[in-house]
Amino acid sequence: MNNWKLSIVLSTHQASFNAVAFKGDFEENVAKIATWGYEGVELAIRDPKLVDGEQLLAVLNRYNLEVPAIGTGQAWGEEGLSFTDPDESVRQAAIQRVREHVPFAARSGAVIVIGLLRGLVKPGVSPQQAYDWLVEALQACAEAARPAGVRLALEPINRFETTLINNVAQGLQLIADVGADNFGLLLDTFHMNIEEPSIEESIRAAGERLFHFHVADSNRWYPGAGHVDFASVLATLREIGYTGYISGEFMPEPDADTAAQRAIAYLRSL
Ligand code: LER
Ligand code: MN
Repeated sequence: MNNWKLSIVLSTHQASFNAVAFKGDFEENVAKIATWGYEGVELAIRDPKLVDGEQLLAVLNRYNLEVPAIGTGQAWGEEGLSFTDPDESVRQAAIQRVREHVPFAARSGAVIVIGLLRGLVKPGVSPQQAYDWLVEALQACAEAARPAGVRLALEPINRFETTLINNVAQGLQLIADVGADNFGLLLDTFHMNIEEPSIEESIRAAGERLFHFHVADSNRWYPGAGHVDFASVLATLREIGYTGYISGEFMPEPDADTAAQRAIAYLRSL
């Protein structure tokens, strides 16, 4: 299957999240990624105030790369912001952070990813309270993004990383509760392999609410290094009419360059 648009996650600065393969010099990494045949880079941006969006786009334009998605989770990992913190000022800061991502997302055509920024059920908070805060925050973010034509995608994340929204069924219930047409899902084969009864059935259930797609193999190495059936996954994405990016988010094993080259070679070979 040769006409999928492929991207890879790239952090705009040093990050501690270990499945971001590339974290060093931005332009050097962009140049390599383009040479290997990727059409896009998914940017992990902790705080849009700290990056020069125009400069990033100028570099990406030089290498003809698009930005299908912007990851926001570093604001949780490095700053502790979340939609479900018991401290209201932290919740508001998380919503504000997403609002600040909107202009660059609109400018680049990227989906804003809501991953770990949703937080988890903190001690002393009931699961229902956390869920209600999550719904409210997502409604506020979706409303802020809509006038700019920007979409948000929440990623179901496996149970070892969060206690809120681990699978597609929960994600679809959340979509119903948020009630915004610019809010959908990002699905990640690493998490799906842990949580979904059937990866294919869950992709079908997401249907047109699938806004973005991450690939890593069962061991979170590059596709082809584990036992996820990517031929079947890609066939199912085609079946539901998904036309977005397939974005690599895997560990830099045996090293970042090798992983990125093996991923694209494998996915293009299917
Ligand atoms: C981010 O896209 C992701 O998949 C999570 O595992 C982040 O921890
Ligand atoms: Mn992911």
